[in-house]
Amino acid sequence: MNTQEQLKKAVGEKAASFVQDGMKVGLGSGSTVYWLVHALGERIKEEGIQIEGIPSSIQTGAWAKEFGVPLTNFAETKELDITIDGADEVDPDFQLIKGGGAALFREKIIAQAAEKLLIIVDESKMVNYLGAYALPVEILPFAWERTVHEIKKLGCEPELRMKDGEPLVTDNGNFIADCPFEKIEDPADLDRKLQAIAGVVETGLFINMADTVIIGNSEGVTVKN
Ligand code: ABF
Repeated sequence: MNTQEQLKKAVGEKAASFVQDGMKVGLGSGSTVYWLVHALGERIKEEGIQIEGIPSSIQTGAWAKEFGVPLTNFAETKELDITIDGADEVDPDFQLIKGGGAALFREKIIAQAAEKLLIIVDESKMVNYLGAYALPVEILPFAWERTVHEIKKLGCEPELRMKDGEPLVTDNGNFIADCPFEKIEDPADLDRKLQAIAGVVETGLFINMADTVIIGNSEGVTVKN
C-alpha cells in the first residue's frame, strides 16, 4: 500500500471511531470512504456494534455488502445520526466542493439527513478559497446545452463530463457540468445563483453543512471542529 493509501486508511479508521452502536450512518463516496466502510465492517465483526448505513452511490452500497455493513433506505429511515463523506476541496469555513465522483446529489441528500456531517480528506484538499477544482454541477439531460449556457454567464467555461465518448450519466440519470470558477469568493452566493437555473438539479457546493473535518497528513490524523 502506498503512502497516500495508508493516509486514507488512517483517516477512514479514525472516522469509523465516531460511529456508535445503534447509529444510522450516511456513507459517502470515494476512495477515502472505501476505507471507512472497511473499518466499519471490522468494528461490526470485532465489537458487535449494530449500525445501519445508507450509501450515496451504487459503488458504496457494493462495498457495504462486501464488508458486511447492513444497509437501510429512506423509506425506512428519514433521519441519520451521522454522515461521513470525502470532499474535493474544503475551505477554512468548512465550505466544500464535492462531486468529483459524480455522486453529489445523493451525497447532499445523506448530508442533509444527518445530525452531523463528518468530512474525511487528506491535506491536499484543504484550500484558502474554493474553485481551483472545477465545481461539479448535476444538470438535467433535457436542454443541457441551455443550462450550460446559463451557468457560463456566472463566470466560467463549463465542460460536460464525458465517459467513453458519451456524456457521463449519474446514478440519477443526469449529466455533470464541471465548472472551473478558479476562485469562488462567495460560495453561498454562487450556490444560490446556480440553484436558480431551471436545468440545475444540484450543485457540488456544500454550504454550512460540515461539522467536523478529519485531515490526514504525513504526521498523522487531525480532527478539526
Ligand atoms: C466523494 O468522493 C466526492 O464528493 C468527492 O468527489 C470524492 C472524494 O474522493 P476521494 O476520497 O477518492 O478523494 O465524496
